[in-house]
Amino acid sequence: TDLPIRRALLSVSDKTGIVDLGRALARHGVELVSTGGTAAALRDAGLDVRDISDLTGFPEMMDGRVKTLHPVVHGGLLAVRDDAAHAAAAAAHGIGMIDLVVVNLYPFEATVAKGADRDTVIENIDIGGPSMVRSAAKNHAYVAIVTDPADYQALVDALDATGGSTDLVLRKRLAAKAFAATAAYDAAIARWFAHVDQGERLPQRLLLSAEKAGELRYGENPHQMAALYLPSGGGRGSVAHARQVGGKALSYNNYNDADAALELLSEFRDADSTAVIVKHANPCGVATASTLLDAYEAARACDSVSAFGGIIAVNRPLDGVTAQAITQLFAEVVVAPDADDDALAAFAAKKNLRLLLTGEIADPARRGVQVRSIAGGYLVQSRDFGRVTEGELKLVTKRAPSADEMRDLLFAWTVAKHVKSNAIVYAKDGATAGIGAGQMNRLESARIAAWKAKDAAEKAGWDRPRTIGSAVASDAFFPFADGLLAAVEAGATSVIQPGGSIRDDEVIAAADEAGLAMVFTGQRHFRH
Ligand code: 93A
Repeated sequence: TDLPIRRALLSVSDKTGIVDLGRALARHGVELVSTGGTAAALRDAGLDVRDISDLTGFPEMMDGRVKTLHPVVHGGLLAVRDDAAHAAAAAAHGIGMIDLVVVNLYPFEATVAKGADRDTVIENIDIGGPSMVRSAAKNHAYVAIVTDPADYQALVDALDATGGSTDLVLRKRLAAKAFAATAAYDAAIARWFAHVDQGERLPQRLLLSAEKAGELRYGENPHQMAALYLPSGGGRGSVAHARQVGGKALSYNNYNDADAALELLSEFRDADSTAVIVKHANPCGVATASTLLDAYEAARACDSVSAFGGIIAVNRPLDGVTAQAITQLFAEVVVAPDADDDALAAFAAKKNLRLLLTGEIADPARRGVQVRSIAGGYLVQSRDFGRVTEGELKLVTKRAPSADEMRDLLFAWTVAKHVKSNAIVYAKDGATAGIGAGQMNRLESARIAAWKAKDAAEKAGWDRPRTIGSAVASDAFFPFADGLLAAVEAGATSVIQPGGSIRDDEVIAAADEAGLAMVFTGQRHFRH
């Protein structure tokens, strides 16, 4: 299956490494044929190159749209070498065989990412390149196809080892990669059309393509395989694209939890200093204060037991004192937009602590889709970018919230959006006082949150739990008055919830009875 390479067609947009490869091919006596820009690059380096127009007998024309789309090229790629009829056709039409194709495509996604105008984006849809890639890959029994500069060295090694040949194992591997590359390329084009021309609707066909960015040690559990995949282009300000400083590689659960922490934190990216602590994708403490250290201490005090081994995210560049305080606790990962030298020094001493620097935190209101799999299918939805402002709230009780209560209501509501349903969040003075997450009924979430607040008060030596005089948020309406009454029992004085239950009247009456101030958001934030 070893086949000598006599003629190679090189046509690359990304010219990285192409001169070195050209030299290696020339060393093995390979004839080089190239399109305009690639030929120029090779010639500049002193290599002997034949222009594709010389081969086809046509100029590269129509702004380069038609360069390699010619039977002389595709016949030379697709001919079955040991088929007599193919050989006869090739001979009759003066088609010489091409044994190697080195192609990478017009940078479609990079052009989109740059925000180029529509005409420029369209011009960057490569047609001739993918055609050659597909012809060569289909005929990998005879032709080698290289689509990634990272594979140049493997090719050169193969040539050097055999005196100028490739073997079928290598050609098969390269062909598989080539079809994956053209599939991803077309998927990106289709996604762009769906996005640009169909606006906000979800696409008719789900086209996902992402590269494996790295294997993870295991999945949620040690017997599960896992890897991180990244789509090309975009994703700045996210955990997936963050720069890691120190410590061992992130685990699957680390990524998931750090993402949950940053998504919640992003809601506070323009607020005062804010700290979020997450365990098992639920926040166990969130606080906003005038300094990062105060915010962190207040977030931790909400549930210091759960905070152990948690993920911490902060919305300001991490400073030395806050970093010092964080190192006192066992934390798995810390996420921050940036960190100063003192903070880096404090963390350097902690071997197992991972710091993720995200740069500017992504906009919480950005559009996007979320995909999750169920057995036999996928569920797709737009991101939950819903937010309410004070002006959009509907007062439903006799008493209106005070300014302090209003601030805590909005804070609690924002946190509740990021707590798994059923979610109940008590907040006081810009910090969570108790969080009830993931229960199968709302009453239990309200009770658990209150019970945790009591526990926190005992641990911290406060004379009473911070749920006394707190604001309480519920991610969905109270179907009965009982959940609300549990919050009253815990000491809440104001309530924020979507409203919309058929028993709203009952719930509002109970709130009035207890002297609460309650507002409806008209928007629900289930999260599962
Ligand atoms: O415009 S094309 O779709 N038409 C073609 O016939 C064609 N042949 C190669 N684009 C075509 N290419 C692409 O040109 C290659 O895929 C490669 O990305 C690029 C290399 O052009 P140059 O060598 O002039 O820099």
